[in-house]
Amino acid sequence: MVDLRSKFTGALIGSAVGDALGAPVEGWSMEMVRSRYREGTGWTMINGRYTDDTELMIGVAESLIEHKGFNGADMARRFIQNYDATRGYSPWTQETLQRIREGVRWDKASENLFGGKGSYGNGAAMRVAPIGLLYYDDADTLRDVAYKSSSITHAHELGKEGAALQAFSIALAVRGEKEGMVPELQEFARSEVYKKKLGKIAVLLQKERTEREIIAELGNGEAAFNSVPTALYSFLRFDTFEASVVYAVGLGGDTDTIGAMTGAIGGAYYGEGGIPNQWVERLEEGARGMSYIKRLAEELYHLKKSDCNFMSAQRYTF
Ligand code: F2R
Ligand code: MG
Ligand code: MG
Repeated sequence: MVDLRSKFTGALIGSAVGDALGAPVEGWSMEMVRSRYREGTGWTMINGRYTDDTELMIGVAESLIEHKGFNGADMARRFIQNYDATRGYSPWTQETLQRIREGVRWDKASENLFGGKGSYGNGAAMRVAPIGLLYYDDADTLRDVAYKSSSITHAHELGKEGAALQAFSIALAVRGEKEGMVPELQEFARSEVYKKKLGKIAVLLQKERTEREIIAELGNGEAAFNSVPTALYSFLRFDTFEASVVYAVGLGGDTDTIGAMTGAIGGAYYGEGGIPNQWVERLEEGARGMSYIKRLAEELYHLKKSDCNFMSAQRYTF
C-alpha cells in the first residue's frame, strides 16, 4: 500500500525525472535515443537538468499552494517570474508570456495563436501534475482547473482537454485505479479525437506491439493528442516506474515531455519509493531543484489534508 504523501512526492519528482531523462534527446528518432542510452532498463541519467516542462509545473504548484486553489493571474505571473530562456520553451509559449508581461489578461493572451484557434500543443498537459494531485478526488473541479490553467498558454480545446486527461490520469493513479483507467478516461473524455485514441490504447494493450506500431497509432510529437495518450500507454503497459519511463523516452520524438507525463502518472501510482534512487539523486539541485520540488509536493499534500473543507467551499479565485 503506497501512502498518499509518497504519491504526491512521487508524481512531482517522477515528472521531473522523466523530463530530465528525455531532455538531452528531445526531437531525436527512436534509433538515435537507443544509441545514446542503451537497450533495456538501467539507464544512467545524462545530466539531471530539467526543462520548461518542470519549470512550468513548479509555477503551477507554487500558485495552487499560495492561493489554496486556482488563481489565473497569479499562476501566469509565476510562469513569467520563473521563466529561464535556457530551458527550451516553444516560441509560441514565449510569445504568450511576453504578451501577458506587457499587460494582456492571463486568459486572453493565448487566444490569437494559430490563426485564432489557439495552441493544441502539449505544453499545458506537461505541467498539470499538481492539479491532478490537488483535485484527485473531485473530477469536475479537476477538469475546470485544468482547463483554466491551460488557457494561460493554450486556448485550443484539444490542448485543454489533453491537460485535463493527463490530470485525470494522475488522479486515477493516486487512487490506485490502474485496471479501470482506460474506461474511466473514456467516460471523462469529450472529444472524438481523444475517445478514439483511448479506444486504440485498449486494443494495443491486448497484445505485444512494436514501438513503430505505437508511434504510428498514438504518436510521439508535440501535439497534446499525439503525446498524452502515448504517456498513458507507456504507464499502462509496464509494472514499474523505470520500465514505463524508459519505454516512453525510448520512443523518441518529444522525449522530455512524454517522459515527464509518464513519470507523473507512474510516480502518482508507485509513489516516490518506486522511482530509481540513482535518477532522483542525479536530478539538479539549486534554488528550484529536486529538494524544492519535493517540498512543493509535501506542501500540496498538507494543503489537501488540512484544507479540504475550505477548498470545496472556495474552489478557486480569479
Ligand atoms: N520547445 C521545445 N523543444 C524545442 C527545442 C528545445 C531545445 N532542446 C532547446 O533546448 O532549445 N519543447 C517544449 O515545447 C513543447 C511544448 O510545446 P507547447 O508549449 O505546447 O508549444 P506550441 O508551440 O504551443 O505547440 C507545439 C506545436 O504543436 C503544433 N500546434 C499547436 N497548435 C496548433 C494549431 N492550432 N494548429 C497547427 N499546429 C499546432 C505546432 O507545430 C506547434 O509548434 C514541449 O515539447 C516542451 O518540452
Ligand atoms: Mg521541455
Ligand atoms: Mg518536450
